[in-house]
Amino acid sequence: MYATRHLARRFAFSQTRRLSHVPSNAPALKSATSEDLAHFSKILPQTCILSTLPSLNNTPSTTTIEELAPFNNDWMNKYHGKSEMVLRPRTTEEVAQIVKWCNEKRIGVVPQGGNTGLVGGSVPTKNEVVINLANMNKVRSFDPVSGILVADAGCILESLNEYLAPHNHIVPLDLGAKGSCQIGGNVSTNAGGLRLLRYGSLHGSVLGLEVVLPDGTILNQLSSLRKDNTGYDLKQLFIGAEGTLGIVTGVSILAAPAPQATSNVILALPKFDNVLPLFTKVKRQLSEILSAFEFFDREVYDLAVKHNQGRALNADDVEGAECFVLVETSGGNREHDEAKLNALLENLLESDEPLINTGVLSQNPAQFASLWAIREGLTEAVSKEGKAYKYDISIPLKAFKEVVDTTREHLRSQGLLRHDAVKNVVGYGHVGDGNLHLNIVAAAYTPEIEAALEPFVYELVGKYKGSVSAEHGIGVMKTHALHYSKDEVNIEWMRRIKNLFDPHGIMNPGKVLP
Ligand code: FAD
Ligand code: 2HG
Ligand code: ZN
Repeated sequence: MYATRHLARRFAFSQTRRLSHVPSNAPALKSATSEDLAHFSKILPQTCILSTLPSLNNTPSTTTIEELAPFNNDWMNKYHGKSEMVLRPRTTEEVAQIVKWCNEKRIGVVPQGGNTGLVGGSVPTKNEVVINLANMNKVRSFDPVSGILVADAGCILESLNEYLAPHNHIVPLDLGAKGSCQIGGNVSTNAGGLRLLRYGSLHGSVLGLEVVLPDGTILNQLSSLRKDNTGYDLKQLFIGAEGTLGIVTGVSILAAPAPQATSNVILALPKFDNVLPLFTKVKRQLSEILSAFEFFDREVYDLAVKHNQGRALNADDVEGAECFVLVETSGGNREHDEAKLNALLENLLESDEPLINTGVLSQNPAQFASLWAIREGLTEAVSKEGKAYKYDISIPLKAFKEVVDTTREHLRSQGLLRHDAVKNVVGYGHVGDGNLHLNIVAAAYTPEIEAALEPFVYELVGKYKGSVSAEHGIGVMKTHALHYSKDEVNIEWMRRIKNLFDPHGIMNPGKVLP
């Protein structure tokens, strides 16, 4: 029992070298017309087409602008497109035919998955055609011996996990948006999520992809091989390409064996400075059973409580806490894993200068889920509080707090830290991956706040030689900030690759590249 020292054994509810610039010979893109609509009606049934355009014989459409709104506006309601047409193909061949036509007609297309992206990549910037993958939602095959899963790109992450559960496997990726995001979207953003520490990045676990290229060619790389060293690994280019090089229609991924025993604990820390020594200690003591080490500061925890994300911890357990860490273990033997976790907690509490004030350990699956709900609910809590400016950055762990505090002070010095402008400056993220989510919660998105934040935040990241996008991508939000993390040579070669695959620039225009 840890009750002796605050830790509740119970669950407490309570560059340099310049390359000549490759000129893009892409002419201006065109908008889809009624003629295009008539063509798409030959490829897809009407149930798979949403368009406000009139038909060729001028019959007005019955589709309203409101019906297109969920496809034109992003999850944060920050980025707004004006597409007049959403196509929802059911097969790879249908995607290929649509894309081929768009390429010939020079019509811009936006590949769209669950539209949970946080950088404006999944919605049009103008009136491009949205190609939404939701109707491609079938598992193609699963081999329980190798663990290799092959699925349509539109399969929802959570549904894939439900499919795998009876086979004792899981997708090696988990994130708060799992109920809506699609595996094709995950691959296209190279999503990181809550257990990257354990399962590594999708660059490792994705074994193959099927991609419709901008000219309509189907690139079949849907390999089910663990090892394949036959030249250039083209699939890697599409992982994290954010739909700028082609449309991912199928994914082959190495599922992980479902852990036989899992546990989690939220630790309350008196000061941020303890996070790093705690991480070192936790890694050493839990070693192979450590599966997540997630950080959130007090201010964002309070927002989670305010907006009912998960059940609040007891007042005693949060008193004096400057920040929190959620530690998860996943292993194969409950007795062994619990013994390890208990030894760690005892050690943490018995030291002369404890790194933690207290901790709340889950005792059953419902409590386990409830502790995770606090962490997973932070994004939702922030969006319920106001309009979030999200900076998803890689910086040295020791700088997490400094970056949050410096940004807050900067906004204060600009007179913007007030109820009707910036309400909160909070930090949370994946300590194990060096990834901080700096969120500035405002009453509204305004040019004044944006001007105060940018390039200020990016310069701060540059100072630490960090990355302006650890996991959410560049989208439309950060094209102008790419150079803080990539030098000119890198950007130029990215541009060359883009031009090679997509010489007419139809694929997700305005995204990723400046
Ligand atoms: P979308 O948002 O639809 O698209 C994202 C990008 O991928 C766009 O550029 C789009 O054009 C492209 N794209 C989508 N599908 C395809 C396709 N089939 N082929 C080609 N391009 C495609 N992200 C993380 O990395 N880690 C997290 O922990 C995390 N947590 C989140 C929690 C919440 C509550 C929310 C709202 C978002 C979170 N995200 C997180 C961001 C987002 O969920 C991920 O980026 C996710 O991978 C996007 O998947 P999606 O299917 O919604 O893609
Ligand atoms: C997370 O880690 C997601 O919860 C979302 O990546 C981060 O809300 C954010 O800024
Ligand atoms: Zn994250």
